[in-house]
Amino acid sequence: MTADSSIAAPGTDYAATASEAYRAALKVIESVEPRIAEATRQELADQRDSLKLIASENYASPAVLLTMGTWFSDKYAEGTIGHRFYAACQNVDTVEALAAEHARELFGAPYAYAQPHSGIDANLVAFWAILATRVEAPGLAELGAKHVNDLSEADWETLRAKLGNQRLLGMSLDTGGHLTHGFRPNISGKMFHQRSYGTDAQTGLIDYDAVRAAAKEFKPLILVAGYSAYPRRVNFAKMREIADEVGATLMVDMAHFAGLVAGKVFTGDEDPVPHAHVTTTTTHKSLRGPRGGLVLATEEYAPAVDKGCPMVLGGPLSHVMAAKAVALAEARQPAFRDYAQAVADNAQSLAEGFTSRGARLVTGGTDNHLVLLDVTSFGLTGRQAESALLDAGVVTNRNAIPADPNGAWYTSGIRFGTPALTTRGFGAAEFDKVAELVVEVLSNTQAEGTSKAKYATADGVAARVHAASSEMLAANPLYPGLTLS
Ligand code: DSN
Repeated sequence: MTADSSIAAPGTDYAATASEAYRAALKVIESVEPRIAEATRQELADQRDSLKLIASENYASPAVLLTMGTWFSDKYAEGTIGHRFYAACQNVDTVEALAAEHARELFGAPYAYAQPHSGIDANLVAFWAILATRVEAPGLAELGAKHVNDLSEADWETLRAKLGNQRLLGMSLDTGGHLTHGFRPNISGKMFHQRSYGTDAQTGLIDYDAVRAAAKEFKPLILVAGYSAYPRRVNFAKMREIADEVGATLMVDMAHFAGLVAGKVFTGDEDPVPHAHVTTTTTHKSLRGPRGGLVLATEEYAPAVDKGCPMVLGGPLSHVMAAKAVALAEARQPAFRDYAQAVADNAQSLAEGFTSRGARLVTGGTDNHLVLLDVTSFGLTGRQAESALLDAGVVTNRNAIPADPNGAWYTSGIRFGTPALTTRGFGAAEFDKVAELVVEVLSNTQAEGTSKAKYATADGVAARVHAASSEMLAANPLYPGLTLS
């Protein structure tokens, strides 16, 4: 099998070898629980025949997927490279060191930590590394102690109270921030006293003067930048300036756009890594790896991040760290830069496809990998639009828009992303067609009564759109040449 990072057009041998591997694996699974083998086959069939436009999803290469199915899954390895709480971790050390090395090289980071199991875990590691560095370490020094276990119960209570009384400033949820950036339903909101910065009500863009004013007033320990539904680029140099002015640590969550950073679409002030003290990401979105997380850090924060397990995390998923190493190796190949640029170009095309057909986009367009469509102009909630699109084989997710009148459950927006279909080989023309099909569904769908969930789409529209999208999908197959029977 050749390591072809352009999984949309792998060589014939690659497809044939991957087919053989999956057929063998499914046969083994089938012998124990045939329903799981069947669900696995069906998932591939469903993914092959739907327009996957969820901005946080992608298709990992067979090399990445196959790497996850090994006996590394069976090994405990709490601790860090060369310093484990279990014996016989020599091969896990190799895997984790390689994942970290690829991450450091790819992102130009002094330090990388490959253990987080997900984005929330990566953010928790980052938060606690910052708290350990900025609150616990000086607290211990003040009390003349080296280790938390050396403190009296009373002193530990004083330090614990300090750890639990810190401030965090992040982007508001309705303007594109993420739940893990200090919001109450998530543990981050229970840990920190949180405030949000939003976007300008007219332009929808981040107003850096407003962020600065909020930071000066609130004086956070941590300034969080990064988003999951903001369709624009961020100037991380400015964010760092603001953090420095108020003595905050800049943490950037680049989960959504890590692929654009890796592919050098975001450079200079738009590359978070040289500006942030700590950068977190997931590995499965635009980065196109296995499901998981990653933390990058400066030398100052590296020692605390390195204690992520067991401070915050359970035993590392060694099989997933191995797959991270493979995916990061793929992302270091020149073809990944072409892929990342295509993701951004395709988002432009999708946005223009919408605006040229009269649809309203939050911020008027995009300059990253995602587009946020305001569906109120179609007289629909996000929930109704999401369901009507799904009936037509178009997989998206509803999302709040700034000052959303329908709240976070029903919402008024649909978020679209280009990473997955770009992996399949979709280009500008296909994304313009996607916009046409989406507008066709939404303009032929009506809300039923006053319900925020019920809707009706004109007869025949869903079937027509599904047929048109199936044609495009057949011309750009997922895992071309991969056959399971
Ligand atoms: N679930 C991811 C997203 O869709 O943005 C992040 O939580």
